[in-house]
Amino acid sequence: MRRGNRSIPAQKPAIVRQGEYVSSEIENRLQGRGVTLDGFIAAMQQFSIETPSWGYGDSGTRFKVFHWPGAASHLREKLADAAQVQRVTGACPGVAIHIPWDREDDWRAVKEYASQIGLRIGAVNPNLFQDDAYRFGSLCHFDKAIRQRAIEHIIECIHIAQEVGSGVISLWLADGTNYPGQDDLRRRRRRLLESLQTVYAALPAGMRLLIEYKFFEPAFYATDLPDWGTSLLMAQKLGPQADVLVDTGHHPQGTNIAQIVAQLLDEGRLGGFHFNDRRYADDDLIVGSQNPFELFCIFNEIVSAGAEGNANVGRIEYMIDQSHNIEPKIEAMIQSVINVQTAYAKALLVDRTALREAQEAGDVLGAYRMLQAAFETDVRPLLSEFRVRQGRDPDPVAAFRASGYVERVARERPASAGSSGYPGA
Ligand code: RM4
Ligand code: MN
Ligand code: MN
Repeated sequence: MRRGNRSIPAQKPAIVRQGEYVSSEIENRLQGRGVTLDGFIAAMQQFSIETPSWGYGDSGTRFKVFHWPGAASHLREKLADAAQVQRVTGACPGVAIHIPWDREDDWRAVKEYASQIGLRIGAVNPNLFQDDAYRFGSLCHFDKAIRQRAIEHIIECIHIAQEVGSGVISLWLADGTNYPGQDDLRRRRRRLLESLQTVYAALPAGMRLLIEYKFFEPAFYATDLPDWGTSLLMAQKLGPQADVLVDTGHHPQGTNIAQIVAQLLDEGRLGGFHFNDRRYADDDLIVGSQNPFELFCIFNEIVSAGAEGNANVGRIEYMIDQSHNIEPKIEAMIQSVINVQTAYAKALLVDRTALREAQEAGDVLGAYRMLQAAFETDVRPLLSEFRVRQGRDPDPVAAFRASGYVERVARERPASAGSSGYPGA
């Protein structure tokens, strides 16, 4: 990736500033698309993405959870691991937490610890799927007492968010039914809305409620929040503090997620993302590992809306939601950040003016080729330049490997056996 002088034509001076990794050829190519190197780097610097505490602990499939030597087993360790991701990427100061998996007694002390290691607590995720009471649902349950219990749990999460200085509650429901006739679908819907209205009324000013959807699992007949349309309807009925959260692993095969993103941006209701990748179901694999073009198309919609001054773009909460089964957890997180930055960088390279011209001239292939040209650009030298200018290693995974952190925590943290199911189960 390092610049080889041989590839730089001597007669072409660098158009912008020339660094160690960026050849004048790349700079010329950037400029041809209306982007300066400094503008590109400034945009990359503003982009940050939250990592999930649960991605640092042992997790796996319902068949087996393999223990990873040194894997974090409580919140402080998860935060220490997240600080490593932040150290090598500089793009991940926020960490999402899941309650009760991360429950602590002294939240002020957690906030203090996080800030000492260069982090802040991000989205607070209530857990409405691991209590015996929730067999038939939580916010949609036919028993008012169970619904009340679920509401109180979310309100507890709101209080935690206030104490740790977070402005986001990220809500995913496992509620649904397995058999036709098991419960009345319209009644469930009304219970959901009523419960959410109670939760919404408890939100302090400025705190956001992000409503995540998923089409199936653990329910197999009807999930109560199955799709973006249902989440959007709920958000619209609740008010401006509620928005939709898109988890990239939560759609049926073949769904055009970029189009969902476009619709939500145009409605001004895109709350944020849970990034991960999938091939078959909710696989929670490394972001962009299976379908990098889909990820690029999502960012293309965001960059395109941003270029038109869409106000929603500045309010998007970018988050990773992954569960690592066989791969090293911290490295998987770092690689996910790299892959997201790569997709974003490529979307920044689309020549928006020329694309619009091609679209409005009915030039189908020309317009497609504009996207293809950006997607096929090797942005690794640009990202290396960006990292080096921030005083970081151009290869965050290599930097992390060289740090010896994995070996150290494997020695220091007590070994625990593998198990089955999700953490906390
Ligand atoms: C769900 C969903 C939620 C996450 C849980 C662990 O499938 O993606 O966001 O909190 O998994
Ligand atoms: Mn999710
Ligand atoms: Mn999921």
